Amino acid sequence: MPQELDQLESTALLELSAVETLPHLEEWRVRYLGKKSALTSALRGLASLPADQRKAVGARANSVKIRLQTDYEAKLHALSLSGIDESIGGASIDVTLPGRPVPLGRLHPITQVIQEICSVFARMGFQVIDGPEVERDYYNFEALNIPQDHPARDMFATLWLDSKEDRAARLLRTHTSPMQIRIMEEHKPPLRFVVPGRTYRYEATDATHDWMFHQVEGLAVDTDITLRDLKETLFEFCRSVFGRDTGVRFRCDYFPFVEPGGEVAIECFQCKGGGCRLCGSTGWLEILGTGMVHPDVLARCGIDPSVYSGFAFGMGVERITILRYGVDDIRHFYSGDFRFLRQF
Ligand code: FA5
Repeated sequence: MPQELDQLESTALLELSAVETLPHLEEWRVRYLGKKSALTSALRGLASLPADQRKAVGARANSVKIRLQTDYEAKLHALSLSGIDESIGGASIDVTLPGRPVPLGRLHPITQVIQEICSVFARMGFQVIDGPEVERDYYNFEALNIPQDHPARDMFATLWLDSKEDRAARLLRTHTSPMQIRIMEEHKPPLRFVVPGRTYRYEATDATHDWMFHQVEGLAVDTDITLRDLKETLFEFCRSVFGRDTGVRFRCDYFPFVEPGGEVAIECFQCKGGGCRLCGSTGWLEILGTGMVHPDVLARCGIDPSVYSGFAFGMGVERITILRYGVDDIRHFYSGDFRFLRQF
């Protein structure tokens, strides 16, 4: 019996060394370690052996089983690994190859500047909200002291969605100022809000004008708000965004919904006041319109103008971005040219 077990072991190991695939290995396992294998029968037949042989044969049969089992597992591991190698094409991996860069997205320069503007005003206590791009005639014009026959409507070349004769006509907002009305209708003073958003005008485009651009509206209403608060707030804003050394010009301007009204311009970065195509040879680029909220506008929104006063402003984000980064044409922003956009 021990000789038979020796013979079985050497045959099994010889055959195992010739096995090259997992299906063949499985056949080998069934043949030598399976329930019907000679080794399993030998182990089962131990009980019928004479007592003096049982111990020695049992020990030998067990050692054969352990050896076959161990070699089988080693082979299984080796064949499984080589299977993985084959499935990845048998090619060796060059661990020195640099990884492929993963392209990262970034925020559009206009979005970055809107965030910067809002954070400057947030530091001064303003809340940030947004409002609808499709507006009613009432909010865009009427409530802002611009009735149907008012010549100031010509300042805002409007994209109408309904007939403009209709008093409830919808339009694409020409400025963010309608949000002044919506805020004052919904909230009671004291108020401090900024409203970033898209605006639309049916205008020919040039280096500083586009038909779609962004504005940030600002509104502060409280008791005792004066023109001095307005100027200090806007000068502080200009210092934060453009630095202390950039020239800022404050002049009177007319908007029907403020009294008095003004505009702020920044020294042209390109010609430093000498005059160029970008600033229309004036040396300045206008960035915002502003003024003290008109008493009639306050009253229309249910705010008593004998108690409260306020200031408002509306700034052009593309103009500010042009000045901030020295961009020579507003139309670059929406050209979709990655060579331009990747610089920000
Ligand atoms: C207005 O839109 C007023 N609503 C601003 C205002 C608000 C005045 C509150 C008083 C109180 P204006 O049309 O000037 O004003 O536009 C404001 C700013 O938007 C301009 O200073 C400019 O920076 C920007 N802007 C105007 N038109 C264009 C355009 N076509 N393309 C790019 N930016 C523009």
